[in-house]
Amino acid sequence: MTSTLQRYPSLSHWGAYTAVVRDGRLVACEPFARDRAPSPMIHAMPDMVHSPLRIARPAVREGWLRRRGTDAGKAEARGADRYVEVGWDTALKLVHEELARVRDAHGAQAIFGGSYGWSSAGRFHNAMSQTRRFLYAGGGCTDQVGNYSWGAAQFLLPHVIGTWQPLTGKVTDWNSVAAHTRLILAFGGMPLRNAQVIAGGAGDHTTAHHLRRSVDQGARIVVISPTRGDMPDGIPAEWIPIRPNTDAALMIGMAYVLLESGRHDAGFLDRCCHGFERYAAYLRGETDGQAKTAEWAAAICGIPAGTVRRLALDAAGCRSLVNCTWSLQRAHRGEQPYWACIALAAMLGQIGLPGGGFSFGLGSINSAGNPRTDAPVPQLPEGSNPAASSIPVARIADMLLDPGGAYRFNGQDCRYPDIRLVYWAGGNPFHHHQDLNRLQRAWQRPETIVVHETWWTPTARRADIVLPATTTLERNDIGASSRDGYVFAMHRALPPQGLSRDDFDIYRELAAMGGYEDAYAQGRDAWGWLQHMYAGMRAQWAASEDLPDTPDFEDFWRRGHLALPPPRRDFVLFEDFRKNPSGHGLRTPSGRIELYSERIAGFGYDDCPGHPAWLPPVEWLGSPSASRYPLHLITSQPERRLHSQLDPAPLSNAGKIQGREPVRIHPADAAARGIADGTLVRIHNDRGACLAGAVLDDALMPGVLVMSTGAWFDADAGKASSLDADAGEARLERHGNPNALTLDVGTSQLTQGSSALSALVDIEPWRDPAPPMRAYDVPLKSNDGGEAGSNDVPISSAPPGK
Ligand SMILES: Nc1nc2c(c(=O)[nH]1)N[C@H]1C(S)=C(S)[C@@H](COP(=O)(O)OP(=O)(O)OC[C@H]3O[C@@H](n4cnc5c(=O)[nH]c(N)nc54)[C@H](O)[C@@H]3O)O[C@H]1N2
Ligand SMILES: Nc1nc2c(c(=O)[nH]1)N[C@H]1C(S)=C(S)[C@@H](COP(=O)(O)OP(=O)(O)OC[C@H]3O[C@@H](n4cnc5c(=O)[nH]c(N)nc54)[C@H](O)[C@@H]3O)O[C@H]1N2
Ligand SMILES: [Mo]
Repeated sequence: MTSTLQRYPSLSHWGAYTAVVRDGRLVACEPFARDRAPSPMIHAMPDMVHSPLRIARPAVREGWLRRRGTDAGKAEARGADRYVEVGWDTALKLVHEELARVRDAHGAQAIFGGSYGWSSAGRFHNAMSQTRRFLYAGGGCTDQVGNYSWGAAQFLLPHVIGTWQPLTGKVTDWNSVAAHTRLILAFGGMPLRNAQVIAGGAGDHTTAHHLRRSVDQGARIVVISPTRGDMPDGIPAEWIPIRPNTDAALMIGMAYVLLESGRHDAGFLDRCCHGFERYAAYLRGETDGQAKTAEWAAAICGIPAGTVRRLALDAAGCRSLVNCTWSLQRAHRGEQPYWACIALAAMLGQIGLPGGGFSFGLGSINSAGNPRTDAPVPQLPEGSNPAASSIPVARIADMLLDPGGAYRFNGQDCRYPDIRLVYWAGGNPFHHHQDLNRLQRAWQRPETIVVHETWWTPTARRADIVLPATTTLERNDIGASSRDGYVFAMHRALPPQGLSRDDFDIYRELAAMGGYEDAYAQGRDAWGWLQHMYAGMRAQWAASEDLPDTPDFEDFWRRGHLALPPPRRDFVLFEDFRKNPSGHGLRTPSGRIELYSERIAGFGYDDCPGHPAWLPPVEWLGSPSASRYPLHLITSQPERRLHSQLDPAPLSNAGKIQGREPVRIHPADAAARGIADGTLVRIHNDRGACLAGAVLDDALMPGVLVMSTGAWFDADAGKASSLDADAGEARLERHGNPNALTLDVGTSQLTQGSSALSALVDIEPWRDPAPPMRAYDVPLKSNDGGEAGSNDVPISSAPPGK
């Protein structure tokens, strides 16, 4: 008997690859030939695609079936319940009836449908976009705005520089940096582990190459970060440890040094900036009696005053670039380091010069600063939301806990909608949100929760109706990122596993039941959409002189990818503006870079004044609560997976200690607590507790713990009614998910971003036997000895009598 190998081009957020299939099974993933640094994550795909954790059939939560939305508090809590498998007809009927019931009784804004999350690569089968199209076509929903990645900066930067485009990776490119930059001040470092991924997928991993090239051409790198490990091995760099969340104070102190020594660029500040005098008054202490001297900064940041002065003067003495990783603003008062960074770069006067000025996200993701010819990629239109209702993405638990509650956001006074139904496809809120014990309480409030998932993730096992979704390998798609040099054909390599369906097909059938299939699908099937989206891109490329001729769709599909030509010139952020500030004015009220913003000041927020300022976060090593919880927990992106995706695969689990996520701790902090390398520990604060495996690491500032996000959340839920009463601490998270501990408050009233990186904790040895980790158990009733599909729960489609 012979079995033949088939090969199909495919794409993931962690890179392009060829899927190798034998006898209907994915047996290997070979990296795309032109990728100079492929991520090992692609090799996790075969285990994931054929994982026993795949959701095989539609499933309904037993407690929800019994009660159909009423009296949910008396049922098992979401997260503690079992599921019964049902047929697709039954499942879709239930979803359809719930959507219709909630829309009729409570209005479209009572459906929460932002569906935040990275879902998978592929422009058409993007679950979040499809969810929006579907819910918008059906009458709308409450949406989410912003993201967890750079949410604080997204709503700050338009006030300061008139755009948030630099956050999407469009910053002074690496060609310009390599040729011109002599000093890179790398706040947060350049952690290459993060450059493995790019939203939308990449044909080439370029960051390591560009970094090496920059160093070879003479750039000196200074890493300002709580961990030295934020610079890749083999790249020479000076490490300046900084107390977490104090970067704004350092930047402000450096700004004072420039001012005091007359090394600020008065000409640039005058021509291109607005409000410098007001900021200078703050620096001198005219507004608050405190001059922001190097000594002042030193006391906050834990960096010697001499170093603060040297950094400022070194940056003024050569072509310098100040880069911040996105992590700096994912913290309480995270607006301030970003604004202070722009102000520092403005005083250095190099914004708009090759290799100079400021930059965000170099090292946060593969795409940032990638030299690329501007070219549109295929797009799926999401439509517009008739319900015109939205919340800032990271305020989900506040919303669920406080319907009707007032909050402020970016100059508006808002109220939270009263959510009855949550609909999620392509995200994992029980990965991405902070203070997950609090989210677990909030999550009990809605009457119904519908989730499309591929695997039994922590969010799937907290839904009422779970619909199984295919992976990218089970459908055709087109993949591309607006920062990568390729457009990829993604070929269906496998049949749908189990009874899974494409999100698009699920929505199309539901839309048909609701009488709005035409509005949703617009008469096209998936293949028709791919051709349509490709044709749209082709027409745009044809209109541009910089872009090559494109093959027709069939030809593109056969070839497997398109490559963009290299850019004709280097991209320098704000080059045109610098040359001609009036002719190329910014979209700020003054048309200039705003170092003082009358608009922000006019909002009157005490947590975000009109100029960059040092505003201590609620939790940091200098705050009063540090006497109880003396360690700052940093939660970074994981090296061996994408967020929670791929966590069950061997690659991710090989990095764990006794099956728990590692926590890095300074040897002095470990010794003081009797913690030995490789042993289990319990990390805790008032919000919760989790297990982890200790890794002693002296390349870490004392007082700091570092943990990766993404180990599947594994905490008991119990009865819904008991959740409210319980302190989070009672619930031990057993797998090492640090969001059991993080802080769930908005960064400020201006941006309401995620404050994930501001959390104080303590840590102790775990001496008891390790409790079993259950996040990879499948929560089906059949696993208790019952029989899948034939259960004793009556499935009536009568609307609940609420
Ligand atoms: N403490 C702390 N928390 C953080 C962060 C931090 O730094 N610290 N970082 C934050 C950041 S920046 C982000 S972006 C978020 C990420 O948070 P998420 O984007 O929510 O995390 P993912 O694990 O990528 O979740 C995507 C989910 O989509 C599912 N999926 C994939 N493809 C499909 C599909 O085709 N259809 C359907 N229906 N589902 C699919 C996957 O199985 C997975 O469960 O986390 C945030 N959380
Ligand atoms: N492998 C992998 N790569 C990823 C992802 C993933 O899940 N896996 N997720 C992607 C996503 S969605 C995003 S948004 C980006 C996020 O990109 P970032 O937000 O830049 O990534 P982080 O890992 O959170 O933080 C980067 C570094 O900042 C340092 N840091 C933390 N707090 C502070 C501080 O207060 N001051 C200073 N100076 N430094 C600090 C930490 O030591 C950390 O290593 O990563 C992307 N890349
Ligand atoms: Mo992100």
